[in-house]
Amino acid sequence: WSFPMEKFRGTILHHPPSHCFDNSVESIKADLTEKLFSMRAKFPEVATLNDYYLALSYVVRDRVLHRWIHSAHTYFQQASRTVVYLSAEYLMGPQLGNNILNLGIRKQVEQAVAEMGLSLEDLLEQEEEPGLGNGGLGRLAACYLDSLATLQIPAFGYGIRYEFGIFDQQIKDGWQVEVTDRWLRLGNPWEVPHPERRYEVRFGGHTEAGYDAQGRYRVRWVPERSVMGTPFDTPVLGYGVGNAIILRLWQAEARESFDFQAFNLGNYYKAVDDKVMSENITKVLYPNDEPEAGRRLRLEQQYFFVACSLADMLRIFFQRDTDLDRLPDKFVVQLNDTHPAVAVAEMMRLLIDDNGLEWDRAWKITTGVFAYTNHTLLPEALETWNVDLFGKVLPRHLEIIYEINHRFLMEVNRFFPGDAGRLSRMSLFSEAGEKRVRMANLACVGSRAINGVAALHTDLLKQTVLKDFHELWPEKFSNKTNGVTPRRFMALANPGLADLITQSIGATWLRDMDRLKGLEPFARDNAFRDQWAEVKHQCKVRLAAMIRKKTGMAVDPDTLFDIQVKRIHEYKRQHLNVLNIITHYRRLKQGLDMDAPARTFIFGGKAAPGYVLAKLMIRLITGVADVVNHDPDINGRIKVVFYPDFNVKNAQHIYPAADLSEQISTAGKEASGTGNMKFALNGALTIGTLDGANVEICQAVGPENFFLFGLTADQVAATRQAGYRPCDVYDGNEELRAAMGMISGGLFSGGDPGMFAPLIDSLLNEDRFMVLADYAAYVQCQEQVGRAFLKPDHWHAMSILNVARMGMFSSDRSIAEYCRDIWHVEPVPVVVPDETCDID
Ligand code: B1H
Repeated sequence: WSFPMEKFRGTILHHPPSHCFDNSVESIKADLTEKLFSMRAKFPEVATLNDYYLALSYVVRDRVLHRWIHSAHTYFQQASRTVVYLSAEYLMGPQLGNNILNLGIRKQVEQAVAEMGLSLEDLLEQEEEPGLGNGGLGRLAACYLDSLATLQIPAFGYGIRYEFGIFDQQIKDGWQVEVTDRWLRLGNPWEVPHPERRYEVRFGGHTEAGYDAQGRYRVRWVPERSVMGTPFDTPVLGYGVGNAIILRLWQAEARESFDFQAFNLGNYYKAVDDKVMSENITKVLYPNDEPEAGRRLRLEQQYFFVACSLADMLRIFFQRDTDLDRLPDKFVVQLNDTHPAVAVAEMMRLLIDDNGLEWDRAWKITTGVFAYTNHTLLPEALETWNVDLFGKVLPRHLEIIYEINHRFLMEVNRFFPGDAGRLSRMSLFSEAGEKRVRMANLACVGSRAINGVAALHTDLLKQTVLKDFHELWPEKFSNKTNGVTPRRFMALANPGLADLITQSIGATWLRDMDRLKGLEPFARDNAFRDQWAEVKHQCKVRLAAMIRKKTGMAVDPDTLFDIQVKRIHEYKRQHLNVLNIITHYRRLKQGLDMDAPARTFIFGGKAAPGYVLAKLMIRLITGVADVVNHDPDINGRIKVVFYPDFNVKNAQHIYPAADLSEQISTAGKEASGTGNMKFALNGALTIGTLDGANVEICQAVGPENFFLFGLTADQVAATRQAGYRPCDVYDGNEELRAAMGMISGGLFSGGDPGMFAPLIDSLLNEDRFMVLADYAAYVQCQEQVGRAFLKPDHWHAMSILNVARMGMFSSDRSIAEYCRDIWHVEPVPVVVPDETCDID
């Protein structure tokens, strides 16, 4: 066989190759054996489970790429308006199961691998997830790609291909230990590298000003060094449609593999050094909540991926257009927080320096393209850069930002003449102490739309952090409450529940979550409630088995599974949860609360490596677990588990098994939360404060189906204003004193009274997050939960109503709102020929 080249020479292929994929069981089996041979060089007798995982992934990948090629071709031909999503993080989770689901070939694949003596579940377990994000923000970006594809929106996700993602967490002697995550070790079958499409990114140096031949003022950036960015593409399938979109992640590489000049001078090691330095840029993901660390590389990462992404966007634009004034008609660029905010300055540089546009014209284009999503109100999380550092890494961009600021402050002064305080608050530079660039202000000034991620968060943004910007440009602001994809977090994570729902209301709900409303009448149906309870029970059995495997601990699936999984942070208040556990423990020891249901308290989440108090909180949880789990008086009425290495893959087993979801952040601190949605969509009831999206969840499911407690955001602010003294609360509450006394007395630290002193001191002296203020209300609310759990019929009815009323928290709803209000994009259906596809 030889490739019939003459057939193609001189002809243009007007359509991508259309390959008829036969998705029959026989054909999948044949393809799998073929991939084992062609991609792994193995025959079945010697193939490992991982070889089979990879081979199956390649079988699936062919079918995925087929959809992507047709999608790309359609978007190209129609010159469709396109969304560009810029995010420093994407927490994609394992890909194989999701792609099988979205291709609609689950049953065939299951049967094919079974006939080959394998189990699909085992193969899925093989996949190492790319942990290219910290938590909610990165997972939100992944859910949004899923919904963009499903809603048939032409889109690119751009980001960074970190060689090391978020660290793997191990627990040793009760402490968190960080282990490097080597997600690429066994190969990544999902990405396609495109080394032919790389861009040069420049850094450092200085600028030179002068006049060009036409007498126009021009600035030339003379950089000191540069690196290359190579894209790696991962296709993301829509569900129930032919559309696919691309996640394009940039990897830094040295410009040349040898710097010949240095080589000739005998300075070979300098050349190798430079290569290593360049490649460091995409080496590692920075954990958030870190106190200031090696920040320069982080700024370089941000600029690196922004520069590559905008260059790529312009390349695509110029394929079909020449007039840059039309750029805002063809593209909208969404900034996922301020991490890519330097894009505003880079776009100005591209337009002015590289394309010769005048300032005003360039500014009109720039501010027509960008939109900005804010994800946090915590002042310490608002990004700023030291001006000297910024100028060293990006001298030209600093100049541009000064110019943007100058013109912007003139405008502010026109609206609010002589208001010096306002000018200094809105300036792109903070001058108190060392001079710093304020990235949130840059993002606001450069964007035509600004949004928060939950109703309360957006309101607070307008009243606090971005108050001045809201007063200047109220029309730019809107709320876009977060959502999560029901494909991964329901259909994939909880097939039992998904099947039960489909049996009762039909299959369309997975693409149209408002249909879940149809479940409401089933809340009163005894037979259905029993089935519902049985599904939950099975999920708990499965999680119990995983806990056993990971920690060696036996937990009882008949107990109440009370779960808090999320990053460990003071504002998320895992220690409030612990204080309740200790209180409950003490009561049981005193023979009180004996009628409360047995509970298994499950925690999971990573602490930033440099966040001492967060790591101490993990140690406190494991310390309490050690004492309580082994106390014969307790006899299993309380178990405490710390589930190590919480990530997307584990999460898919954890959310479905929860009876109770802990969403107990200090009101006004959690921008939205998305775990709250994942739990409730899997039938957990929530105990929570009126914070972030909890407010909207409580309203949607009804307060009678939600365990609400604690101060509101207004009350938190007022209490603080009134001179909150945590020690007064402490003095006035005997049980609280006892619980804290048990901690500081060394009961949970092997007799060492000093270990938790920093935690106790911070609660008694400052209590920034009002743990003590909410303690009594929380404990009381937990008692209510216990009583409710003892009435299973009512509990399961509430659980069903939660799911029935959670439809609005699908990321499809969020993305539809972005499309309508901010992006102004329309769906572009993709027809994939010759595909035997049916969605089950
Ligand atoms: C959220 C972040 C974040 N807000 C800095 N901010 C980072 C900040 O690496 N860094 O420097 C990384 C992430 N992440 C979260 O976003 C909010 O806390 C959640 O409430 C919200 O649900 C999520 C998605 O909007």
